Amino acid sequence: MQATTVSEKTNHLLTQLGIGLGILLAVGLFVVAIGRMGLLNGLLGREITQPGAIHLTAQDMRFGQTEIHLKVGQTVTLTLDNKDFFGHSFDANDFDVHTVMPANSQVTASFTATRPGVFDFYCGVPGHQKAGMVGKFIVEP
Ligand SMILES: [Cu+2]
Repeated sequence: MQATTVSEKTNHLLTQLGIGLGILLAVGLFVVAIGRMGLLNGLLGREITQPGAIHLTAQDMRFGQTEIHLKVGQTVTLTLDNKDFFGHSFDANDFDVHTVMPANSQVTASFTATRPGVFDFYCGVPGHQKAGMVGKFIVEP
């Protein structure tokens, strides 16, 4: 008597195929889940999803956000969106960022938060900081 029949061999093959597909599916779901969590961003490059993209408006002598939370090592690209009909600037001395924000336009600025702490940003146009154009980066370890 033969050890295996054709039918048994076919069943065996189908079982292996099923397990193989199952593993592929599991790996696929795992990769998707990790991608959703943003863990692949560092590996795949920031151009794809831009995890550090922040939109900051300036309007009516105010910044749209006064507290921006970052992680140490995070590279941030700020889209500075000046909705006022006069100029502003975005200044963060600790990160050496000084960017002119022309009236009714968007500009970008980029920096990396290299250490934890609380760091002020402000508008450097005379009088604007005192008028309330200030905010803080809170960089967490
Ligand atoms: Cu200003």
